Amino acid sequence: MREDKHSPWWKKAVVYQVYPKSFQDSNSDGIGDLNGIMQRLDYLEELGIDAIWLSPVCKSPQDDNGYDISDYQDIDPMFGTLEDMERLIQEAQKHHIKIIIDLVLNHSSDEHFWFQEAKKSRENPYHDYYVWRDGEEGTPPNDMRACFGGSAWEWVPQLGQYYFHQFAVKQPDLNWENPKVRAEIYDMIRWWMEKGVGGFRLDVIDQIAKEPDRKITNNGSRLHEFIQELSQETFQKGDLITVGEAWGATTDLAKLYSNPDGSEFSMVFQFEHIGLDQQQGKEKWDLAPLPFKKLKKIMEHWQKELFQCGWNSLFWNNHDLPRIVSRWGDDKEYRTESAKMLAVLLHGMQGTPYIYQGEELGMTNVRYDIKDYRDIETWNVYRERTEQGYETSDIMASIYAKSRDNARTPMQWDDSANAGFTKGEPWIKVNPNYQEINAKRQLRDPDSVFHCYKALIALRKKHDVFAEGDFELLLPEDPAFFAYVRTYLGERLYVICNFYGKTEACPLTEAWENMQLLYSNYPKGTDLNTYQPFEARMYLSTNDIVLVE
Ligand code: TEU
Ligand code: CA
Repeated sequence: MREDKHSPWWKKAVVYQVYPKSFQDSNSDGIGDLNGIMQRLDYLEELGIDAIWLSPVCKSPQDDNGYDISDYQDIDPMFGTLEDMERLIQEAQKHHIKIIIDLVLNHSSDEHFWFQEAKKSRENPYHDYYVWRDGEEGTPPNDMRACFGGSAWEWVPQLGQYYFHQFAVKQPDLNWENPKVRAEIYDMIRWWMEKGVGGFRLDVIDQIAKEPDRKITNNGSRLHEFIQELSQETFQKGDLITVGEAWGATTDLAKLYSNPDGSEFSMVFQFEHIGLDQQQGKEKWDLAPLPFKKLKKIMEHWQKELFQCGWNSLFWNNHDLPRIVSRWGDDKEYRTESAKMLAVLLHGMQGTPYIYQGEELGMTNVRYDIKDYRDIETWNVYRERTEQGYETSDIMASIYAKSRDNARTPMQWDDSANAGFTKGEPWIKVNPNYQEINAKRQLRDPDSVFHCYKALIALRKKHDVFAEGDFELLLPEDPAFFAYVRTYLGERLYVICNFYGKTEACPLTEAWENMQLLYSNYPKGTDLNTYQPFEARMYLSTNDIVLVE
C-alpha cells in the first residue's frame, strides 16, 4: 500500500514515452532496442523526466509493432534480452528514472501459446481463453468491425467457430470472463513488479470487458469489477504509477478509474480533446478544422471535474497520433514558437504530463510515398478507401495528417546520416528535416524547444500550484487566446497563450508588471498586452505576507 495516499509521487512526475523501435538502434540492424535506450539515459536525465513509458518490448511477431504479444514474460530478440531489460531497469534507476511497461491485456498475438492451444479443439483447456462463437463460414455472428478494418470475426474451419478480434486478425481478444485468464495475467504482472518496474500503462483497458453479443466493445458491464480485481491483485501491492488507455472515458468514468482511494489506476488517458479535428461522427481520416473554443471547453471540463476527486494525464502526442506541432501548431515559419506554446499550454495544467519522444524537439509530421509507410492501420485505410472509390490525393491528405507513422519516424538525435538513430538501414525512413531539427543542436541552444520542455518540467517540481492548484478558464469566447489561472494557497499561476500565428492584443487586464514572469517563448517585450504569433507566457503572483517589525 502507498504510504501517503494524498500525494503520491506521480502527482509531480513527468513521464516520457519511448517507442523503442524508433528511439535508438545500438547494433545497426535499423531497429531501436533496449541497449539503445540505455545509451540515451543521460539525455533523458538532462531533460528531467521521472519515468519512461516504454511501448511494448515483449516477444511479438510485430504485426502491430509489439501490440500483439506472443510471450508476456520475454523480450523480443529484436529489442534485446530479458537481461538487457533488467539492466535497463537498474541503469534507469541510477538516473532517477522509473520504467513503466506497456501491458496489452485486451488481446494477445495469435502466435501466443494460449491461442495456439485454443484453436486446436473446443475441449482444449486454453480454448476458453479467447472469445469464440459458433457459426457458418461466410456468415459471422454479427456485423461488428475490427479497429483496423474488416470484420471483427475470424473463421477457424477446424473448429467451426469464429474468434473475436477488436484489432487485427492476428490480435485475438482475450476472454476476461474466464477467471483463469485473469489469474494468469495477475501472475505475470506480479512477476514484472518483482523485476522492479515503476508502473504500467494498460493498452485499451476499457475494451477488456467486451460483450460482442450486444455489440459492446468499450465500457462493458463488468469493466470496473475486472479493473478493481486487477488492481487489488497486483498494483496495490506496490508503489506504482498506472495509467489506463480509455478512448471511451467520460469525466464520470475517469473519476472511477483514477479514484484517489487507489482502487483502480493512478490515472487514465482520455481522448476527448484528441478527436476534435475530424468530421462529427466520422473517422479520424475525415478531416475537419480544429474547433478552438470547443477545445478550451473540453480541457476546462476535465480540469474542473477531476479536481480533488481524480487525476488527469496531460498529453498531446503518443505513438498513435500525429505530431502536435504539425497538427495544431505551425510546423513551418513558427515551428519553434508554436511547439513551445503548445507545451506551455499543457504543462500549466493539473495532471501528469506525458512527453512523446521527439515532441521535446518539436519534431514534425512526414509526407511519404505510400510504399514508405509501415503502419498496419495506414495500409488498411489506404486499401479500404481505394476500394471505396476515394481520390488517391484525398486519401493521402488524410494519411499525411493522421497516419500513426507520423509519430514513428526515427528519433532525430543529430545531423549525421539517419539522424544518428542507426548506422544501418532504418526500418522506417527518417524525416528529411533532421538536419535542422535534432537533439544535438537543441541541447546547445538555450532557446530551443528542448530547453522549453526542460524548464517546464523544473517549474512543476518547484511550484506546488502546478500539481495542486484549481483551474479557471479565462476568455472562454476569445477566438485567439487560450488562457487560464491556477490557484493554490497564496500562489496564482497565469498561463496565457496566443494560439494562432497573428499578433494579438490580449484583453486581460491584470497587473502583469507586478508578477513574476516564470516562462515566455519570446524575449520580454515592452507592451505587456501584445502577444506575438504563438506567444505563450506563464506568470506567477504570490501574496507575500509582509511582516512589519
Ligand atoms: O490503441 C488503441 C486504439 O484504439 C487505437 O487503435 C486507435 O484507435 C488508433 O491507433 C487510432 O489511430 C492501442 C495502441 O496504442 C495501439 O498502438 C495499438 O495498435 C492498439 O491499442 C491495439 O493494441
Ligand atoms: Ca537494433
